[in-house]
Amino acid sequence: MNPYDHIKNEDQEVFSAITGEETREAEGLELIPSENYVSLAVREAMGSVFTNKYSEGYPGKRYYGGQEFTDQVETLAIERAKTLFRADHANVQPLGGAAANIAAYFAWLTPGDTVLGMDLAHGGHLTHGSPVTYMTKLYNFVRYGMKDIDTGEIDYDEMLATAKRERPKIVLAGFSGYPRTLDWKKIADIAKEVDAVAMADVAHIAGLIAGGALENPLDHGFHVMTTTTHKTLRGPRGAMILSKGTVSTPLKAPEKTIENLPTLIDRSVFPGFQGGPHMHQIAAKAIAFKEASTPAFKEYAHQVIKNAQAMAEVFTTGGVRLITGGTDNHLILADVYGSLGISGGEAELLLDRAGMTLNKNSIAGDTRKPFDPSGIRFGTPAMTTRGLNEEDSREIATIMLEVLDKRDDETVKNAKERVRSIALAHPVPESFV
Ligand code: DSN
Repeated sequence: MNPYDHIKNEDQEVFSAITGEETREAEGLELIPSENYVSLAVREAMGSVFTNKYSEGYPGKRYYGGQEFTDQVETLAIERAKTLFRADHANVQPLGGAAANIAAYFAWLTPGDTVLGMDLAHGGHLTHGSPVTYMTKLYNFVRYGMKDIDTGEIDYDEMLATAKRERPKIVLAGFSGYPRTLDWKKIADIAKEVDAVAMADVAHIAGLIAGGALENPLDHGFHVMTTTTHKTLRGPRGAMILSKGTVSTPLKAPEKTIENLPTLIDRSVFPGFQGGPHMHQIAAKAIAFKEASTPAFKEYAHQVIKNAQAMAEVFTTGGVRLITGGTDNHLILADVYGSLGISGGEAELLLDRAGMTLNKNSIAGDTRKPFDPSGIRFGTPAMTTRGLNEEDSREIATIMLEVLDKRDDETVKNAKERVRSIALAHPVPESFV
């Protein structure tokens, strides 16, 4: 049976969109560093009967009846997440990364409080205090950034000085456009020095942490860690909040102490911020966490980084300036405008025509506007899931550079054919265990 038989019979228009996307994903290469392919087991859970059920509350403490199986699956997800990330508690209900961050802020902050986070232009995320988000109407966001854009070195002295001056309630570490690693211990110490909660947003690198390829902030004094579940972690679209501390079930709000963070977070997610959890998504998260605990996933996580470093090397040798000079994780940020005279937006379109999907991205100190900045951001989580190695990575980076350099129809057409044959030779595996 085709998995979409019922959609095909009921709704030709949606069927055509789904099959179009299936072909696009099969024949092209996905280089957006926040995207990945999930296993069929994860997709089946997303299409399961759990989508029918309301289950406000938490396992053993729900508002509606009929919860024996929702409790079973949410407990599995919680316990697996705790083991994977060495956390004392996991709230697996956040619907997405923004929701997870907002719920974490609500758990600890009161309006007017200050958060110290990474400068957006230096790789921070929208929910870390972009003026376009509502969070900035409630809280005061102050910044730290790189001392040297060409090495990616963070100015930890400046960070400590800002923390002492601004007295943040949360010191936030995390990024969506920073290709290096952070000194988690140093940041946790800075938070401790000013009695702030140390919060990490590891959405981009959660899979690399789970696979042991990068360090875990929770091992270095962080109290709270938010993440999406669909990027390097290779699970369903969604998020979770991990924390250190004690979980209790008080009838009224517990005292605001760092030890009580797990309970404060649970109350913040529900009933504070969200309604009924999406149990089909939670079932899929449980499966993804099981997959991420296998030896094969460890290998995957290490290969993601090797592949990114192989691509970075080709770009550097080809004369393209990389922000931070290279990569220690899964992503690369290239100054294509400064190096090749093509804007990030034009580069994105050109490479898309050649079957390689990535995104335009601002770079630190960008002189161009955000909708057509100087940089492109790309990465290796999805292509590594397809089994591509360093040699393939070098070949893909070489094709990218040819397209960006020549920019003519013939080059784009040839590139598209080469990309298609690489993609078709490496179908997405149906299972990862
Ligand atoms: N949109 C995600 C990314 O691409 O990094 C973060 O929210």
